[in-house]
This record gives sequence, C-alpha cells and structure tokens, in this order.
Amino acid sequence: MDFQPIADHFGITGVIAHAEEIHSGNINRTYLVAVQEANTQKEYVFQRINTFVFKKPEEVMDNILKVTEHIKKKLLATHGCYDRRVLSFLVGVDGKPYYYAAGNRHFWRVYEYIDRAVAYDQVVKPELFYEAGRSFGEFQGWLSDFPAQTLAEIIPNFHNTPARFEAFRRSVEADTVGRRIQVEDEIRFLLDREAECGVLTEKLASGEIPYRVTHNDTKINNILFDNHTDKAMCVIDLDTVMPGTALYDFGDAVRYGASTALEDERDLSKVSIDLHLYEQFTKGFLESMGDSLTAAEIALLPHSVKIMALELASRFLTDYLDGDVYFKTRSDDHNLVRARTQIRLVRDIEAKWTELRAITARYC
Ligand code: GN1
Ligand code: MG
Repeated sequence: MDFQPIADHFGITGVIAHAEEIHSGNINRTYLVAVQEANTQKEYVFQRINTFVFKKPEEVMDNILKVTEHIKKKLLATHGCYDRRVLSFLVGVDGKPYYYAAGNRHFWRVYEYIDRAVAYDQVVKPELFYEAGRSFGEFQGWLSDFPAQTLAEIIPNFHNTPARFEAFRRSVEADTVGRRIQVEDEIRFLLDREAECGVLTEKLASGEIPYRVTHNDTKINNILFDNHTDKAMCVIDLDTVMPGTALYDFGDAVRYGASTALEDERDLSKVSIDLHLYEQFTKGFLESMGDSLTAAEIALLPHSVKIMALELASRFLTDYLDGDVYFKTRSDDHNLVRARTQIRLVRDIEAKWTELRAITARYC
C-alpha cells in the first residue's frame, strides 16, 4: 500500500517509517502509520472508508467535523483542553478533511493517533463496562445541545429495526446465493419475534421518547481507555453519529459488551448476557446522563437490548443470505456464526427478562 500520496495531501512531512493494518471494525480499512521527522516519530491513523456502505463519504466527514468541533468547545469550556479526549482529523491541501484518489476511487481520511490508549474487544473486568456506560452517556450529554438538523442522515433507517426486518424478508425471498435452506430455523426464530422489534421506532414516532443525537455504534471497542488507569478517554468511530434514541446506544452497547463471548464465537454455550455487566453499564450510563433520561426511556432499557440483538441478528443473516456483501468476513459462514450469537443472546435475554427488569427498576 502506498501511503505517500495520502501523507502528502494532508501535509504530513517526514518519512513513513512504519505502517500496519489494524484489524478492527467490520466496515472500513484502518492503518497505523508512523512518520519519522528528524528525531521525532509521530503516529497517525489512516482510514479508507468503505464507500459501498457509506455512499456519501463527504457527508460522513462533514458530520464528524461538526461533532468533534462541538465536543472540543465543550471540553475547552469545562476542562480547558481536549487533549486525547476527542479525535482530531487532518485537513488536506485543498481544505477538505479527506483525500479522494481518483485512480482507484479510494476515499481516505487521517486522524492523529491517540497514544497511551487501549481499545478492548471484550469487557475484561466489570469496571470497564461501568466506564463505557459513563463514556457513552457523557458523549450524548455533550451533543444534547447540538443542532441535530444540521447533520446528514448518513445511512437512512440505520436503526429502524422494522425496516431491517423488511430487508431481511426480501433477502429470504430472493435467496440469491442459495443459502436459505441451511438457515430455516434461524429465519423462523427471527420472524416469530418481528412484532416486538418495532417498540423503539413506534415510541419515537409517537413522541413518547425523544430524538437525541446518538452515536449508533456503541461497541466497547469504539472507546479508547487510558492504558494506565483504564479510564474511558475518547469515543471513536463517529461515522454513524445521527439523530436517534438513547436506547439505540444503550441497547447496542449492552448486546455487545455484556455478552460473555465475542460476536463471532462458534461455541454457543459460551454466549450469554452477564447481569452484573448489564448493571454496571446501566449505572454508568444513567450517572452521566443525569436527569436527562426520561422515565419512559429508562423503562425501555431491557427492551432496547433485545431489539438491538434482534436487529443485528437480522442484519448478519441478511448479509449471509445475500452472499456477504456488507460486513467484512473471514470465513464462508462468518455472518451465520455472528447471527447465531445474537439469536443466542435473544434467547438468554428472554430467559433473564425478570432479572433485567428488576435491575433496571433500581435505577428508576
Ligand atoms: C459495524 O465497523 P464496525 O465494526 O464498528 C456496523 C455496526 C454493527 C457492527 C457489528 C456502519 O461496525 O452497525 O453493529 O459492525 N457499522 C455499520 O459488529 O454498519
Ligand atoms: Mg463502525
């Protein structure tokens, strides 16, 4: 990979000393690039945006710049600095925060690497998940006065679970690559629960819960933690910041982080919802959201976890049926394995429903 034209575009002087791909994220390609100038080395993150998923990458960058500038102002006002707490994107020689390589039609952006930080793919100790809840809650708090109407809707209906189910039905019907026969049980499991998946969108539409500017991709590995203190420092992966409900962020974070296994674990006996982790996240999220979360939103916290797990199950299975066109995959059945973990989580959420409600009630 030749990173030099990208570095030149962003005015990065010095010699590229090292570059390696970071294999995290299911959509974009991410590289850590070290540049040597005189006696100092500086690191950057070069990211190639997946333009199959993000059809209008310029709008993605426009949103991100607006949001990061807003957060910087907030942090300056409250802490006097924003160092390592928010992403800083480079602006190119043409004044734009991206580089479009006309030859291969690749779309690149670059941000300053945040040092002494670590991202976790799994919750390795409960305090991390409390921190994650606090951090995503804080992120929403910073954006609570952001003019939502100035944000582009990057992926329409991104967390519209009923719309995701409609797409799923279409893929089942089309059966483009002939995989349907292997997954009839999973299809039935999901369609049996279709009626439940509209709760959040219905409450948003009726005004019972409010629209907020939300992150929409709240996996724990989208937070950087300080590598000494394990305090959450910086929320990353801002591609899908858009208006939504706080419950999308809560539900998505919990269905991923409170799971006792990774999203692509093959041994389903390892997959369950850890109630202690559920409580840790709830505590952190509610603490930092303060009184801004309404009683109606709090009552729906357990539903949000189930709905987000159903949504991801349907998305992974849709992609499996479509022949793996959306998510990055490392094996032929990768999307099926992912769909099965989400289905397993839904089963476990159903089994633990009373406990989930009881834990939530402590925070009402
Ligand atoms: C994708 O790129 P990544 O891994 O942060 C996806 C999310 C899914 C997630 C599942 C734009 O996020 O919606 O929840 O995979 N992002 C997009 O692991 O579709
Ligand atoms: Mg992402």
